[in-house]
Amino acid sequence: MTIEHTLTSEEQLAGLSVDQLKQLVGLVEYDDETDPFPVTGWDAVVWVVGNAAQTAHYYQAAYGMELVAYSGPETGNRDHAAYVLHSGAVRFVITGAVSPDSSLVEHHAQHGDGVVDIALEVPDVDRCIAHAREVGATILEEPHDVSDEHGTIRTAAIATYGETRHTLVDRSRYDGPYLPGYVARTGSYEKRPGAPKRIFQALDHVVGNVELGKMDEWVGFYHRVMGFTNMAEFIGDDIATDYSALMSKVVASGNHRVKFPLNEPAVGKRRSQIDEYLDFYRGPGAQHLALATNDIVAAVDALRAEGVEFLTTPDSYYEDPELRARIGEVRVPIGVLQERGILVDRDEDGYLLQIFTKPIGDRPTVFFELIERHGSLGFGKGNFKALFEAIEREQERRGNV
Ligand code: TYF
Ligand code: FE
Repeated sequence: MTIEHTLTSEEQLAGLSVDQLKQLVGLVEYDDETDPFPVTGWDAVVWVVGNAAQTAHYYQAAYGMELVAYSGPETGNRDHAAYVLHSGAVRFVITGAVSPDSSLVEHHAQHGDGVVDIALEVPDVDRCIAHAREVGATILEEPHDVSDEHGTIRTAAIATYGETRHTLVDRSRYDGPYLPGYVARTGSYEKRPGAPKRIFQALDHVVGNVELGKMDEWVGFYHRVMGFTNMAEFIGDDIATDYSALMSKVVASGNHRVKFPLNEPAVGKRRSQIDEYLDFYRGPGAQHLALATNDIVAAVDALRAEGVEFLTTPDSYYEDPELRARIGEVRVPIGVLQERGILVDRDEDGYLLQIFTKPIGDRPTVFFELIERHGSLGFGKGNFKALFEAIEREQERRGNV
């Protein structure tokens, strides 16, 4: 049986339609009866940072996100502060230690600012956990209910690469602002006149960096535990040794709502950007989050105006006749993309526009991608060379080569 796509509660709140999501992130039909671990979509990306109050401000001011909920000492949480922000269907939870005894202190000392939890909304937490247990996954939290005056959440958590986890959340009996323990809270930040209503609308993919030789193990984990399947795009040996210094495969949930590229370092001509990440994050972790936008040009302009820095693309990229012939016509003149350093890739299904920020914190670890899809279900394979050269230029500037 092929199911209709179900929207997550956050997608419903954002007023997104299935058709809009298909366009933004590329969904496919699939047979859910054979799915041992049905996933509705993304629930939240939970960050640990050194200063949640200021980071929450940054995501409002620079990324145009909206504050919707809060937990902290004022709400009875003496351990840490947590700010829930959203943009379209994307939910970030920014957490930082309040108590010097919080476990977040040690986490932050080890990893710096980063993603601790890629939470997924599922229709049946118990079914997922029963399957995960059967195939040997590490269950970090057994299925249990948490309730408040807004209803009941059923939740559990499993371990993935490094100290990263996947919390599973069933929200079907809950209508509060986020989770029990959180109160609704809005920000005092006012958007500048002319700023887009939302810079991005959905989460497209989250990339994980794992250790040398471990990529296939983690691909196997997502197959076995979560019933994910491989997508066509991969970076193999051939590309790796020439310039990328990484290998990569992509796994996706049945409906392609959730996509996880997984990278491992490759032994190439130089020190891999993945090794740089693994050293500075002290182990495996989330490398980049791709934010889907329906107007990447406006998004880049808005982010630039707030001081967000992007990787640069040399003019030769846009002047390459082979590339120009391959990408054909896109929705804006090439000069508009060139001015901003936006990359283009085309495949048999359509094209995509993408751009990458520099690492967002002090450590050269996590960064963002903005992606505008027009039919293409890929990840920008045609841009890998230009992209990895840009990343390596930055790596050199940091002295980590
Ligand atoms: O997600 C992807 O596969 C693309 C390409 O270190 C990419 O965004 C892959 C690895 C990487 C940076 C970008
Ligand atoms: Fe990506």
